[in-house]
Amino acid sequence: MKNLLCYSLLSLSALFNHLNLAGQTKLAKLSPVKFSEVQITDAFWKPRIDKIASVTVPVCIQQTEVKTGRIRNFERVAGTRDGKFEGIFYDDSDVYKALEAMAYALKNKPDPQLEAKCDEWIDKIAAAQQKDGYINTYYTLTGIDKRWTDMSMHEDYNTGHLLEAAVAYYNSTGKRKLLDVGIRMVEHMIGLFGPGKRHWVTGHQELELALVKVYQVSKDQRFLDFSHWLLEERGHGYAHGYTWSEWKDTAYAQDVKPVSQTTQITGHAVRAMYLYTGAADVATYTGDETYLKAMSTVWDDVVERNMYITGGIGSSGSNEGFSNDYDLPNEKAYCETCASVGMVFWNQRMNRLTGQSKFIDVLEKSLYNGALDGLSLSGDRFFYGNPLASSGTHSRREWFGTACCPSNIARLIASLGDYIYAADAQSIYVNLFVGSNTKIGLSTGAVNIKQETEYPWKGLIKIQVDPQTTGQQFALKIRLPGWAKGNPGAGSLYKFLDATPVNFATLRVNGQNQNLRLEEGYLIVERTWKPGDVVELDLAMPIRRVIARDEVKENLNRVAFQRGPLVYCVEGVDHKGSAWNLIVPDQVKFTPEWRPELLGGVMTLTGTGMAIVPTADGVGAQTIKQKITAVPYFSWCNRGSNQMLVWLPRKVKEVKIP
Ligand code: FUB
Ligand code: ZN
Repeated sequence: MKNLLCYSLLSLSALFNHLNLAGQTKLAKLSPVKFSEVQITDAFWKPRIDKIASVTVPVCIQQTEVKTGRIRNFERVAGTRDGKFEGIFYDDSDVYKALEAMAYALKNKPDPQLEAKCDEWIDKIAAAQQKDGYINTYYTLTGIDKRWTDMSMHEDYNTGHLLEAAVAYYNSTGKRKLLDVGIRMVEHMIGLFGPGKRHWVTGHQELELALVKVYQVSKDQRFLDFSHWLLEERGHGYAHGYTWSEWKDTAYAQDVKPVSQTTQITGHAVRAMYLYTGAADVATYTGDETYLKAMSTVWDDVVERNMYITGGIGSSGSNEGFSNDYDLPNEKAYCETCASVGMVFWNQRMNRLTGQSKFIDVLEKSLYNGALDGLSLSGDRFFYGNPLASSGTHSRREWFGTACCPSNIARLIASLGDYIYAADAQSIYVNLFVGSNTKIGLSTGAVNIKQETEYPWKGLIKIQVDPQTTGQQFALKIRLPGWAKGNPGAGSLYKFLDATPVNFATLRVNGQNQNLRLEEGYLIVERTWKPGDVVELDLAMPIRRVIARDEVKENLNRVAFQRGPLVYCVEGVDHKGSAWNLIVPDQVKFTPEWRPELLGGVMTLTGTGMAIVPTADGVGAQTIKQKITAVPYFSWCNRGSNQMLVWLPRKVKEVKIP
């Protein structure tokens, strides 16, 4: 009976989701349009999404079940295989994250073989669940009596990824076996932890945001309440049993202050991102304004003092996270791929809460630069850290011992459709410029949207609006990107050196120029729509020189290049093997050049700068004129390891040759 009720609740919610009416939110200004409602046709993203399905997902499967023991651990718990636990205590999460990516890939393009593989894994996972609902191969194989004794050991983190995979697979296929496994594990946890029971301060946040996803599909209040409780546990000194020394530093796991009093970003970057995403999600449904205020304050701390121009965060490798304000080294930048993926999650939630476009500006920056850099153009090599300079020692890798990043970037790209559109009852928001079709339900009726663009290479965006019933009056709100208006980074950490063109944006409706009306960073087009109405936004895309605040010591007298949302870099492979010897004086003019044969097709930036090279006798050094070619940052290191620089010297004396 209980299951029957669950089933009907779930199918009801699926209907609501389709109509974009999901969730009784208390604080959110808008709702994202789900990726399953968006068909991506885009020349930049569609091949990447296809490559996730054809290359990256098979790599994740191969690594997860053949080359490493991640699946074998589940088989051992189920008793179908002998042997000891293989790997690291959080390896179960990689199985779940790969499953999540597989679920999105299936929704993008049905594939019976892939679905069969998912079902095979899900059967193995379900067989490894204990009678009391507990599921964790590490503790079950190494000593179940030790479970729940050490808050740093990722039992809850693994559970979070289990739930995210379960919701994704349920949404893609309607099958709920994995969701039932996940819910039983959460019920086991709720039996142990909560008001009047044991405290729990996770060492790696993730479960909070995942519980909200389960709440969204089930509408079961217990999951939202438990997520809220987990957040409220932080900052009171309840953490204990942390084995690893980093975790003894409460800042590392964001346990210094209660979430609602957070003002500064500290500690581990991925943990911070997942925490803030969960906090924003909980605020969405509980209406807790103290969370919103705290998240807004800490967001300022990130973008004003702690974010790379690539949207990457977490500069320090020793704690995989933050150090001091403005400490943004380039070659040593950690900038984990997962942290940029987390920036995409968190900024989407902040946009949802506030309706402000600045969050999408940052989301876009992290997506096209810091996150996308984590995946090779071939789809089968990965970066864990994403530095902004290399003396040639960095290389993309097939896999990692700690393999959080590959499946994270896979699940993000496979679900890109989640980030393109949003809506409130009377408005449609166009957040990202990605060729796509969708149907959005407003209070006035359903509306078909068709977006065409060659973004990020060109700034023209064409949106066809087809209301499905006559006389619909609503607003189309199109994000006017920060980079177009003259801000490369959303705060004051970075600024353009050159002037923003006066005509930085032109808006036309059915060919007629419109006055620009801006609200919360969105261009507003409000009218009674007719089928076939076409809105065009034409964004000027000049090459921009970016400088950082003087407090960022490594970037003093250096310049970076940005065009549209893309940050550029120079690579040795385009400059006879060297990049660190290049100089770009301010007066050097750069021009864009479309190179279809290079790096899968990229817009390069070329200009004549200078280089320091050895004299003919090899004894001294001389400064010569040098053609400089910059390529998009996300595409670097796809032609082998070599020197790379994002921030280039503006003067000869700034050159540092490794
Ligand atoms: O601890 C699990 C994952 O491993 C983290 O999210 C990553 O930063 C890496 O430390
Ligand atoms: Zn990672």
